[in-house]
Amino acid sequence: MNAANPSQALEHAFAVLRENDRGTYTVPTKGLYPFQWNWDSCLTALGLAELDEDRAWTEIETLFAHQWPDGMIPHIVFHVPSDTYFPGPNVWGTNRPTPTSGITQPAVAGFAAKRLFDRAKDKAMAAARCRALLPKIDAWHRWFYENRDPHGEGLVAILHPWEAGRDNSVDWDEALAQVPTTGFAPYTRRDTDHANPAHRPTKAQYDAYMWLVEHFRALGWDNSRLHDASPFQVIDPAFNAILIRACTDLAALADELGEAEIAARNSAWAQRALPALDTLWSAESGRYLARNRVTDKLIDSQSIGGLLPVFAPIPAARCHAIAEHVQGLLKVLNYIVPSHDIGTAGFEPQRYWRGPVWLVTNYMIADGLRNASELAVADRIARSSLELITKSGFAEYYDPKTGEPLGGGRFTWTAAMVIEFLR
Ligand code: 9YW
Repeated sequence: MNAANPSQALEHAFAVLRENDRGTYTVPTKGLYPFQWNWDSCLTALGLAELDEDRAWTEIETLFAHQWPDGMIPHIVFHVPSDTYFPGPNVWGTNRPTPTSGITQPAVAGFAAKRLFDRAKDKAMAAARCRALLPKIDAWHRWFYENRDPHGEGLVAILHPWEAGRDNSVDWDEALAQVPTTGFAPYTRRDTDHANPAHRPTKAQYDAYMWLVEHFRALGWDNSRLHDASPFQVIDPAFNAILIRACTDLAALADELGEAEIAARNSAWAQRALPALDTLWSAESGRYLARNRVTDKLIDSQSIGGLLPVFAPIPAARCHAIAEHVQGLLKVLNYIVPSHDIGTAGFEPQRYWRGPVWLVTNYMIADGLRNASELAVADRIARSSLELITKSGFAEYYDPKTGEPLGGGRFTWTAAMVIEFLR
């Protein structure tokens, strides 16, 4: 689907959202992802609000209706059965009333709730919906710091690449190599029925993904045990920065709604985390680096995970360095921001999170740069994003050199981000 001008693009984006709407939640795209995904829904709510504010709140509320008793918001909610996706509910075996996966995803809900509230035309409704959501989001943030930062260093670890939302990023290669790839049940992937296998993670990566799922399932999905028992514990700067932004936004929202305790707690988490995040800055790379908590070593990988922290309230000098870096990428690429830097180890222009451009990460980087008054680069990212959908439609991700559409088509969060970029 091409979109030749902004009003056509907007209409196309709304059509994609309507098509993937299942009443109280959206699916990322039909076939490939037939359930509700955590961070997809929260970011999609921003686009839905342009159509219907009530429906936008419902999107987030549906996700939070499936919060675990310990506070975790799962990465997938399997509302209805479907055999087009693997691994399905039986593989996860989490024993939830409505089946869910057993891991989480980037904590964008606090950011999304604040943005919806700030823009709401119906403020009374927004305040009521937020008051009900605040304690649930707060409980999720607490869950992160209690379960994923057991030694109180201010940074949380992901225990599975799927948690980062950037499944096969080069950032995880080294740590994933420590995960066994034998001793689990034979399985058949379904993603490669819907998308070109050359654009998806490899078999070796899926083997490690499945080993981790079976390992955690054998531990009864008991989050008080999983962190220390996991051979994969990675501190992703992007994941932490999103959580810091969410804590900061939730604190402001709670303050506005008179919820002083939630405000104080979330503000304290963000204040403790910011200096810890800064220890991941690499002057040489001009970005933040992930750290392998098992080996306590920084991971030398030139990925978008090191640029995304601009989404959090990091120092202005860091924002400026990131802005310059992103600007510089235009000398070697037609479209920004690639999920991995071209010309560095691991870059593959068409393989998922190892090079392609994704509109959601573009949106978060542009938002952070805008907050830091780096307006020219923020505008340039928005332009690149709109050029991509104009050329190639609402794809899951795009080749940063050619702009070719990759992965799934008619993609919900891509559409939602287009609505955001056109505001
Ligand atoms: C999978 C739904 C999800 C996103 C992730 C993305 C991909 C699904 O699709 O993961 O099965 O690997 O990596 O960020 O939430 O759009």
